[in-house]
Amino acid sequence: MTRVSAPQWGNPLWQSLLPLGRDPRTGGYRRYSFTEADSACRDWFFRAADERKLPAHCDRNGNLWAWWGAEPTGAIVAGSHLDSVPDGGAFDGPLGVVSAFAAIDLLRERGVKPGRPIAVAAFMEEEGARFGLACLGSKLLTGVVAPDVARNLTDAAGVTFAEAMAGAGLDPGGLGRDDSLLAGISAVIELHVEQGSALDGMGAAVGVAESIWPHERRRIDFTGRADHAGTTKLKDRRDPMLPFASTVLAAREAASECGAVATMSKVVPVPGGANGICSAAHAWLDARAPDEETLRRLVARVLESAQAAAQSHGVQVTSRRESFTSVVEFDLELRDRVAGALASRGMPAPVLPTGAGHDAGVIAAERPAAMLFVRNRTGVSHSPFEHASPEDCEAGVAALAAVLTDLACR
Ligand code: HGY
Ligand code: MN
Ligand code: MN
Repeated sequence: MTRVSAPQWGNPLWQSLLPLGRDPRTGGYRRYSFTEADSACRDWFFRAADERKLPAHCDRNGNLWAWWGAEPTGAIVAGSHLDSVPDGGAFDGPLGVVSAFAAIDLLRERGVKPGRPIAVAAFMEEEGARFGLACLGSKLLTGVVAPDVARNLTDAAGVTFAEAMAGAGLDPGGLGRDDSLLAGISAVIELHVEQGSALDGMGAAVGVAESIWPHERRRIDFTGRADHAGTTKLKDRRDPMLPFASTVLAAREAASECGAVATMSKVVPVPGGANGICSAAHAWLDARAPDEETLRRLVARVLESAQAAAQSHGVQVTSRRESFTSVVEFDLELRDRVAGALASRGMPAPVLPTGAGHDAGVIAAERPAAMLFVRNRTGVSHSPFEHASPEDCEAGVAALAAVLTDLACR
């Protein structure tokens, strides 16, 4: 799969963001909350706002906002996130933020005078890559996650969220639901690169989100006994990697039988020496299903398999839920209005579900929210091979500008 030859979108704002947090060896990104790469992205956001004379601020939960028009009353919010998964692609998140600024540029070029404020948002820790809890910024904004739960989250090095946030010059003491900010929002429209190739199959550059599958992220700890790799008889071993391995396969089998998806791609063997049996294996399950009952069944099956496998190897197993996002059915009226605004401007966009979580999905519980997907011809995401063509990126901006015009000018 080619990456380097893929033509890049020429938008200057996109080009100025591309190098930030990019690993030159892989072309993937490592934009983790409150790290150097993250503060470079935050500076980029404020510069983009400043260049457009959009007053900008960081809210109490670390989310960034730039405002076109008076402070929030009936605002239409566009945007997404700037953080990434380890070695993630360039588009997942940033395409939505750049497209929001670019759509405002387009509206201004056309002399459009919105009747209500339009805001660009960049939500903090959407991927949960550093602190393990997905969509943390929007979940704090809406009160889904309690401030103390967030403050006490830790990263792989044991740094707490509060320490990291303070280290980035922000005050973790102010975390919490932001009623006044929410009250000022009339609708949220998140543009996002498609994480799949359905649009390519339909020959469409832009799509409209119908729903988001529910999603659970769970930590599973297998505890055995460290010992010598060469002298310990097989029958005497209590090797935590064995039940871990069978749980990975069991998760895949359960997912396939449930019509769902399950992934176990993060594991930390302890101590992880090549010539020693581990004392423990810390693993993570990412499970998603078309509905919450199926998801519950899937997770239960995986945990049963983990328990049985652990028992057969004399290993202990414990687990705890780290992150849960309910099923999201986007606001029908807004969804149809978005699809109608596109169709009436000659940009018909198919409506499609997704298995990927998004901040718009979290905010949908509080305010009307919709999503636009931009075609990703590789269909790949959470990988440096994720890609949207320059033409499709432009089509996304045109679609977002049409929707903002429809929503903010009526
Ligand atoms: O993991 C997800 O579904 C999203 O990309 N954060
Ligand atoms: Mn993602
Ligand atoms: Mn994303």
